[in-house]
Amino acid sequence: MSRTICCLLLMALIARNHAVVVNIGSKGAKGDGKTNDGPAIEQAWHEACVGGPSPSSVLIPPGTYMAYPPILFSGPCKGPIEIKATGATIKAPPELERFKSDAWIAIQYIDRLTITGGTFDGQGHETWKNHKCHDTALTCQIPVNLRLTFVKNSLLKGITSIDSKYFHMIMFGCDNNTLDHVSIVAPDNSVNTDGIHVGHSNGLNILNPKIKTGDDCISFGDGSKNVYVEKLTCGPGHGISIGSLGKYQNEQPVQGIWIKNCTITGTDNGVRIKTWPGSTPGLATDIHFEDIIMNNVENPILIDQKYCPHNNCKKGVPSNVKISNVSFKKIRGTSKTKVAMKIDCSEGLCDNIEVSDIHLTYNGGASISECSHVKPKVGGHNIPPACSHSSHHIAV
Ligand SMILES: *[C@@H]1O[C@H](CO)[C@@H](O)[C@H](O)[C@H]1NC(C)=O
Ligand SMILES: *[C@@H]1O[C@H](CO)[C@@H](O)[C@H](O)[C@H]1NC(C)=O
Ligand SMILES: CC(=O)N[C@H]1CO[C@H](CO)[C@@H](O)[C@@H]1O
Repeated sequence: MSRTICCLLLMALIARNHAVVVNIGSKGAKGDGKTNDGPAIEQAWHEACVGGPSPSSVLIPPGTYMAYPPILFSGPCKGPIEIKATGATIKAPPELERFKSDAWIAIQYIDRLTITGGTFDGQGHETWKNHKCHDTALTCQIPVNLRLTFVKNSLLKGITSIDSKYFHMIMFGCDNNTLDHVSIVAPDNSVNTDGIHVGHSNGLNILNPKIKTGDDCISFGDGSKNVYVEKLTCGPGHGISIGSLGKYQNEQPVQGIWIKNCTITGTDNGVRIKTWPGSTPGLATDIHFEDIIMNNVENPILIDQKYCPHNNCKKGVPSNVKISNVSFKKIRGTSKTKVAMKIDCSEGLCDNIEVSDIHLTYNGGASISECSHVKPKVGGHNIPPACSHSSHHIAV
């Protein structure tokens, strides 16, 4: 008798410390590409999440799964957790009417999450045709493919996001995470399909991403801190963008952004910092772009303190966002616009801007660089020469 109890106890202990692996097939997922497998995926998540202190995992075997929104991966979980989705394609329904929230897959309040592989297909074609969600829209109910909020110490590797209805990925309120070998694919005429948008997050490595999309490859909203982007290939798309900043009250600084060893091809912009005229006060500082190849890029290097899409701003009023400690180094290749570098600051707001070893040629003649209200520190040899022209279209 005591022996039986001992055995049962031992078994219970083993079960508690044994890694839980939950295959979504065991929860009824069909993987026929039509049946809504969302509930099976969520059930598997829930079981793995409460599994115990040992690392648990959700297994999504190779196949094609339809998953209606919202798919919620919510913590806190009992221990580290992994979603293994290598070879699996998960599809969102194309119809926007099925979405009641602004995310298709919402990942939140998790510590030590790993996601390995998986293709997340937003099927956004119809949405891009019928809906627009401009910067002028106050709220936008079009769902992002993957929204990570309050996720920390986590790793997403080898995941693919395609044809999102809106932004592909948003990281908000996150801390100490890595995205490795993330691929993002949408046509260049898709609408508002930013690749990765970061906001209010600290400590993020984005390594080896490949992004082809219709909007910014990577964009940084206020409160982005300590972000390293390495070996990005970007294009088509709108390049890498800090901002726009200064649109809302109480924006947090953008501080500590390193963009290194990237290749940008055929995009509307290369690397830029954009702030609104007549804006609320703000700060963008310690931002470094280095070792970047530009292939036929419009506006390869741009600081724009008069950012005003759709004419929705107080034109002719200075921006209020300070830009300091910014460097552009070793940026080479071809510019699609004659102006290869433009640093257009509001008076007294740009401080310690550094430019060195720029080599950007223009195929219709010599490239030029335009500056306003800025005296950059210049190093190395630069084509075009730094600030060869001054730009004062609007006196601000
Ligand atoms: C950041 O996350 C990694 C991976 O989970 C972990 O090894 C590391 O200890 C974390 N760093 C901090 C400062 O928490
Ligand atoms: C810019 O860099 C200088 C010198 O490293 C430093 O003293 C200053 O605090 C930095 N400015 C901001 C706003 O971080
Ligand atoms: C664009 C760029 O600088 N690419 C380089 C990134 O780093 C690898 C390896 O270190 C080089 O081979 C690339 O040329």
